[in-house]
Amino acid sequence: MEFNVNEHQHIRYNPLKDEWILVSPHRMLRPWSGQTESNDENKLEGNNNKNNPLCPGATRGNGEVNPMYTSTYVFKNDFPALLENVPTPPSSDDPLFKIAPARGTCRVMCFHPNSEVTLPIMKVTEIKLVIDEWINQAEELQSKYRWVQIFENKGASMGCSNPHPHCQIWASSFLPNEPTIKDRCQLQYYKEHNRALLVDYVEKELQRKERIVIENDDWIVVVPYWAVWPFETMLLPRGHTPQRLTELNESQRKSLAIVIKSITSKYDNLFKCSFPYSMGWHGAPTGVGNKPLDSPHWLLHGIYLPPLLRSATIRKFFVGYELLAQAQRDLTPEQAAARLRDLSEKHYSLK
Ligand code: H2U
Repeated sequence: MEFNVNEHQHIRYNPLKDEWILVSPHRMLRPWSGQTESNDENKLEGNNNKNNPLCPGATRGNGEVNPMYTSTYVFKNDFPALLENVPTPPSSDDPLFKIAPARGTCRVMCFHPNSEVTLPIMKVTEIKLVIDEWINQAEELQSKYRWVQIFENKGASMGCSNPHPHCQIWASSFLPNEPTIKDRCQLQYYKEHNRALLVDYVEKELQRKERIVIENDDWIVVVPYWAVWPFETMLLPRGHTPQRLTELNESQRKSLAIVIKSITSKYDNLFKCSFPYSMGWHGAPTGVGNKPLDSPHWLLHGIYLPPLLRSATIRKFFVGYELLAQAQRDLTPEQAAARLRDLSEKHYSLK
């Protein structure tokens, strides 16, 4: 029997994180009698009222009243995981009981005053304002902190606690695990090839075309070769190659707004629901100070990690084998890319 990538199990390597993924496409045929997500969770429903603490004019957890904002709005998280001023823990030289200081700040950024207007429903000009604010926030925080994580949890199934369209920004004095691993892997590749791993990856994906979902002069959106989540995608800049969000040129910023509208519309169109996901940005750590470190081994990238697998109600779980052995997926990244590519870029709810 000859090997068929869409039929036969295999393991794939993720060079960004030095890890392997088990791909078992034959498993797509298995019946499902486990948990389904409530479809209500993924409906296009906002929560426009004064009791929603993210809405304009609403009172937040700390008693502050939001202004009647008309565009994006950023505020300090009232329940932050990271605080700026905390006592320093005692040092320990025991390799089994290491401890280190952790300082930081957490912010919430509302995308739009209207709770019902998610990113795919927003106008491109409104999405551009979100991108500009991401860049402002990164600019300000990266001069003070080692890592600025911008991320969006969308949908209750991804732990989002509020239906109002928003993201979070956590800045920390330490470099978290994910960027630490990516930094190490990209640096190693750069030392061996004298080229950035992801710059080479973009070039190769453009030649192969098997996993590209969206392509324009400034960006490609691909289901990465090593994707773990069923419809995971990566947004990668092309042409000009920024190491971080703050280095995007104006053309890339503008076309990013179009790309975000397109990919989030495709996601919603896939199962005709408000598609849940976690998304975020990874770029070179800045170091602390006015001038960010030059890190030619890095290429900025956006990541969408959506849990849905078969329908608006059946999701992938990251459990047993994944938690104890390694990540596993059923649908191949090429099959996922073809499904997304074939979908309209126009949101199903917009006439
Ligand atoms: P999530 O939906 O991703 O959980 O983000 C909402 C954030 O908003 C969450 O981190 C914050 C929560 O702490 N929040 C406030 O800061 N003030 C409030 O009054 C409500 C929610």
